[in-house]
Amino acid sequence: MIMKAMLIGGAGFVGKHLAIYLANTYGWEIVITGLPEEQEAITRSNLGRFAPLNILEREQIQALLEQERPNYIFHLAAQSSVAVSWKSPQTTIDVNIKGCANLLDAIRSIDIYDPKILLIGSGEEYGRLPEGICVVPETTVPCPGNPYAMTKAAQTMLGQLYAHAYRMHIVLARPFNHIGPGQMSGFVVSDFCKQVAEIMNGKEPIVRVGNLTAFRDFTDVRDVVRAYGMLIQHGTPGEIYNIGSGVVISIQALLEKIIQQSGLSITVQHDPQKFRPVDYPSIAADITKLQHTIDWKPEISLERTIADTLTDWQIRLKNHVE
Ligand code: A2R
Ligand code: GDD
Repeated sequence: MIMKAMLIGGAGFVGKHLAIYLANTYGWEIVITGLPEEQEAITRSNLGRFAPLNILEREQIQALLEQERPNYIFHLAAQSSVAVSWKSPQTTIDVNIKGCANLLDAIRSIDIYDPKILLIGSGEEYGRLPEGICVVPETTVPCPGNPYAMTKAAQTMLGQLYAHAYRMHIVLARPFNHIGPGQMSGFVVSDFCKQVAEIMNGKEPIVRVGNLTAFRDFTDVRDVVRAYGMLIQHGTPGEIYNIGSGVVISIQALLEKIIQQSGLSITVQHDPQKFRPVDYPSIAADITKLQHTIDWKPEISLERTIADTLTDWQIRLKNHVE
């Protein structure tokens, strides 16, 4: 029997990579759900069958699940940007908390149905760390430092609650920064690569940046989706798993690597609009628990990720697909 995976919010950055990985590795049938306006792009891409779904509409979710009854459900739908969450906390709360509550409750209410579910949280949930700590295991108490992180921490608590109270097979992924081709601008590597690709096209050689002093743990999205595919099958319900590389790099060093790959001489300008009210100095994932559970380690180097992201932006700018 061919297994069916439903990627809720699968028309976004991660969903497209996950669809390719699951279909190629496991041969699963892929159903990608998204907002109606995402239908055309997904249908054209041939990544899977598209089903329109707004996760704020609980009845829509239940009807679709009753019809499709997927074996695996990856919950990717979100307002995924920390920066946007400062500007639109209400939307972030609606989509990330109420949307997840709608999904879990819809699954629970369907008779004789026990799918495996992966909820995607965030390394941002940890937020302010205890003095002297910057590599965090899952036992670290979350102290979210922005609206997005707060919603992801709430989603994790909801997932654990449903896993324990209703014995649902809900596994909780906690990915740190993931990057690569196809990411929207608005995230640091994609933002910088887009600007550098524009400069390569002849634009004024200035890159506008926010806080370069933070240190973050970056992993290629193609490595992250491998972990998702394995975790949904082998993770323990109710348990949280960090996903990351375990090492940090400063945003300054990241920018230098991107500029170096372009081979151009570029001026860096600070843009006050790009700074956040709170931005913690340094955080990396302790992935011991993940590696005890699945056979996984990041395989794609930061240099390759940057090169692929730069190339991707050159293609997107040429084709006017931003
Ligand atoms: O906002 P849009 O039009 O880009 O659509 C996003 C979609 N989405 C929704 N889907 C259904 N009902 C909603 N009410 C709703 N609101 C937003 O979720 C987008 O297509 C998808 C999320 O994809 P991205 O923003 O590209 O996030 P990414 O990087 O794929 O992250 C996947 C997961 C998220 O939970 C992140 O918070 C986490 O990984 O890092
Ligand atoms: N976006 C952006 N743009 N960030 C910048 C810029 C800029 O021009 N300049 C500096 N930064 C800094 C931010 O202040 C932050 O310290 C760091 O770069 C990373 O910012 P983002 O790429 O926006 O990611 P994030 O860390 O806020 O959140 C990402 O990682 C989380 C997991 O750790 C997102 O992918 C989240 O969805 C994800 O959950």
